[in-house]
Amino acid sequence: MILGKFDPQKKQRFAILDEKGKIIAPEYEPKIDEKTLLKMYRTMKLARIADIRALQYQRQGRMLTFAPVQGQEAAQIGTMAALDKNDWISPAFREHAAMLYHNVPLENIYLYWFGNERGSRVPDDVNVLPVNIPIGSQYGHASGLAYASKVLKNNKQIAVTYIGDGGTSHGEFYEGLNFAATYDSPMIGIIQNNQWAISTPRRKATKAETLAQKAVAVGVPGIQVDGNDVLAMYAVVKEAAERARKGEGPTLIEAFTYRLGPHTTSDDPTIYRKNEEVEEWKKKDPLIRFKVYMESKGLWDDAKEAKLDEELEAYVKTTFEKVEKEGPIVTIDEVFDHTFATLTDELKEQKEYLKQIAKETAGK
Ligand SMILES: Cc1ncc(C[n+]2csc(CCOP(=O)(O)OP(=O)(O)O)c2C)c(N)n1
Ligand SMILES: [Mg+2]
Repeated sequence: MILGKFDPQKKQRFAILDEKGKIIAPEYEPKIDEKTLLKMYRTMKLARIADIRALQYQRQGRMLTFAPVQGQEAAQIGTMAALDKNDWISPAFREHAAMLYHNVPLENIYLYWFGNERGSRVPDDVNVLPVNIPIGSQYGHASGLAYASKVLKNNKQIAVTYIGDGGTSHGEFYEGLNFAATYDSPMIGIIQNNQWAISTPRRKATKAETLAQKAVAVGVPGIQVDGNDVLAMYAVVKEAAERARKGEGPTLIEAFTYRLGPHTTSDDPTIYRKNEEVEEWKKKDPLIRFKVYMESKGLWDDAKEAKLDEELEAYVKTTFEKVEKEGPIVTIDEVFDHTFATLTDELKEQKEYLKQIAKETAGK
């Protein structure tokens, strides 16, 4: 048992690996089979490479906006590896690593950030909601999915949702979590505390000692975890998932991590944060720590790393070139098609308005 042993109100952060990747809490080391460990490492690398390349494509003027995930891969992969294929993700906007692990094709992710609505149309057997920009509302969606699972599936399908540190000050975060708590719905809330909400530092956004302690207000277990430790994230989520499937309700997990890149490609973080801070966090890079662990298990070495890098680089390049060929928005209809089964009057009006403008400006 991990939950309950680490007091969320006292900054008792749970970790299994130290900052160099060495096991410091062997009693909690999860038993993960080789195949899963390799998938976890591979997906972390794919997310990292896809991220670095997306930033470069954007700087070359070949991509629209992009919100990099660099630094937060363990918080996301550790979560998803501990869940089942049929569980749901209700993401915010920085969850590419989680989405990739949960079988969203990279092509969809790139299409979305390229401004092509088709990116949000994932394969039918992939239980991932579209990217959610309005902060906090993804918690409401997740608690709805979790409630449906309780009613229809006896809690067997979990809904996991993510939010940033800044997002936990939004009303919908509490509302979603409280709704799930009162109905004991199978939901897991992950707070990715990456220390910044664009240029607002974590300490200015809330007086709360930890973000995990926000669980106390709604009466569910909460825990702060080293979010750059993929094993710790996995172990805690496994336990939260067991509770959820037994009908014991949601868990709130604060992943203590860091956004190594800019907020989005429109942001310049050098204006508001010190380079030394970034350099300190680079030393705690989740990929390096996991690699050390994989090597200690005899599952990884530099030759395998070089081969994987080459394979993933080629895959990322081919995928991007395909997306680039398809281009941004295809039709105005597609912007609206996947919002509601029946469009609201307001959306109908907006759609007609946009079509009118398109007609008027055609050929100009
Ligand atoms: C309701 C709402 N208000 C404001 C914004 C603009 N906005 C986009 S991201 C962001 C900061 C989010 O910070 P955090 O929750 O810490 O997540 P992070 O970006 O660090 O992953 C803001 C204010 C928004 N998308 N939605
Ligand atoms: Mg943040």
